[in-house]
Amino acid sequence: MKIKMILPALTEAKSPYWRPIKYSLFPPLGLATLAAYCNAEDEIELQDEHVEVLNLDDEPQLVVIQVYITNAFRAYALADHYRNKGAYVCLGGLHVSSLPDEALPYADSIFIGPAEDTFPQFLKDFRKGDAKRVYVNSKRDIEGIPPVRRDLIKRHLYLVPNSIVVSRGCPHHCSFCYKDAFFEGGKSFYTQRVDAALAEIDRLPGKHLYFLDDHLLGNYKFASALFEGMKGMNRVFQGASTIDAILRGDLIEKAAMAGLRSVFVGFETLNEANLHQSNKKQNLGKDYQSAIERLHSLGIMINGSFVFGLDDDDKDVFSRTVDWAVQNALTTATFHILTPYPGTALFKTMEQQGRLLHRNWDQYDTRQVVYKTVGLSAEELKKGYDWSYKSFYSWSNIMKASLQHENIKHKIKHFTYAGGWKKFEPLWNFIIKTKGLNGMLPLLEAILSKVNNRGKEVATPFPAIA
Ligand code: B12
Ligand code: SF4
Repeated sequence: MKIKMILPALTEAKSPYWRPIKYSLFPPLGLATLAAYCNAEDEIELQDEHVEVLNLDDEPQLVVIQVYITNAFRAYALADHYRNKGAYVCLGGLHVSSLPDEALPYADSIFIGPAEDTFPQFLKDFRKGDAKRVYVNSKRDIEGIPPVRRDLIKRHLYLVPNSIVVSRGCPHHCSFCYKDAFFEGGKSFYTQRVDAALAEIDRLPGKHLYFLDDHLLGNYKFASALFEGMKGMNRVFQGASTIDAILRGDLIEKAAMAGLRSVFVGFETLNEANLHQSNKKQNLGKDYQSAIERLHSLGIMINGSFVFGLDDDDKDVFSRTVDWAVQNALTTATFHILTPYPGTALFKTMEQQGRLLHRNWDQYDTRQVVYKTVGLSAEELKKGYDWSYKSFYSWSNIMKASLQHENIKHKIKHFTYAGGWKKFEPLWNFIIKTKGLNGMLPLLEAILSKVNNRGKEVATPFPAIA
């Protein structure tokens, strides 16, 4: 059977003002995961519109489209295109799971939740001519999943072809997060088997890995065994964790020993009332400074994530946050305007309070104000958000933040990394245009060097999803 899998471009990725490099980082792992359930004889084409022009003149029998919130309208248009040509169209992913009724008219079958059980079931039904309209995930288990079809990924088009996920979901329940909606009605945090995860890592060429798990340190037993197993593998990697997991026990040391070189941390807000509003219990009363010092002492760089626009924010929140991030030597920072994703607790509250301004999903990209604000006007919020990026990534602040480190190598690495990531846009664009991104990987691995106050081998992270 001829199968076409498509990751449509997120709207912002097509904007002339946006950063192509951000959308050339990671390959479409979700679709490559699903492709593993197809038969060996199936002829599969996997296309990612962020990095290539879609071939829409083909005649596949089955079309599988991944829908995020800001590619939803594009996904529906592509679905129409292929259904008009007589193909059978499946829609799934985060946005479809949040708003199945919206997606259903555009698809022959839709999938709610993770699809490791439903997609293979659908394939069986489809081959028998008995496919259902709606498939709802019920089994939360990735222990026996087949290896991701990485052969379908065009590695040369990505800066980080070695992205990997070894778990699903997260143990926490922040009110603005997609997670509870996507995993509704069952387990919302589960992992692969450690040996399977290690085997997957072993299959990846090169040295550098990027774990896209929501919370790599979320299950102590699993993560500890994973890091133990990775120790001799000569890898350097990046991943995400919460503050409390960094402060708890010795997991972060184990991660560093295994090769963790940079970590994405959701600080979100420096304000306690805002943490309550977000149900971010794992951050409440936590000593951010201690976590930061611990990471820096291990030579691990930090990509801090912050949300602006929570109800307790005032006009000073932007400068307070940027100053704090600079003083604490965060290497990179990701700022977001609070965005109520459909299906989240935040969305429900805002809807009840009549605070949603519109449902134009293209604008739900965390860069625009889509709700009625409380502490700040919408204009102040947008301006403050734009200013924060500019200010954090100004040469003077990059320099200032770099100088906070004790170790000279760490200072240099910080400066080069933060500068390289945000300041050389034309160079990145040129490399993308000339299809040379993957050629940067050896360079990226070569940049890695020892920068550790505790004497272990540590290297520079690269890049952040900022
Ligand atoms: C990689 C990534 C990106 C990439 C996306 C491109 C890509 N190559 O996938 C980039 C860097 C571009 C990106 C951008 C952003 N992202 Co992002 N990203 C991720 C990340 C870290 C990993 C995705 C992944 O590979 N998951 C692993 C695979 C196995 O899971 P999956 O993709 O969900 O696929 C499974 C199911 O969904 C299902 N499935 C998916 N599609 C289909 C289709 C069919 C037909 C079927 C049957 C099944 C199916 O099957 C798969 C197996 O179960 C997730 C976090 C996470 N852990 O998922 C955040 C995440 C998706 N991102 C998020 C956010 C907030 C953003 C940004 C807004 C951030 C920002 N301000 O810049 C932007 C824009 C996103 C948007 N507008 O919707 C949020 C939620 C977004 C939302 N509700 O839509 C997430 C969940 C992170 C979080 N914890 O909050 N992101
Ligand atoms: S810790 Fe992160 S992934 Fe987990 S629920 Fe909160 S925002 Fe979502």
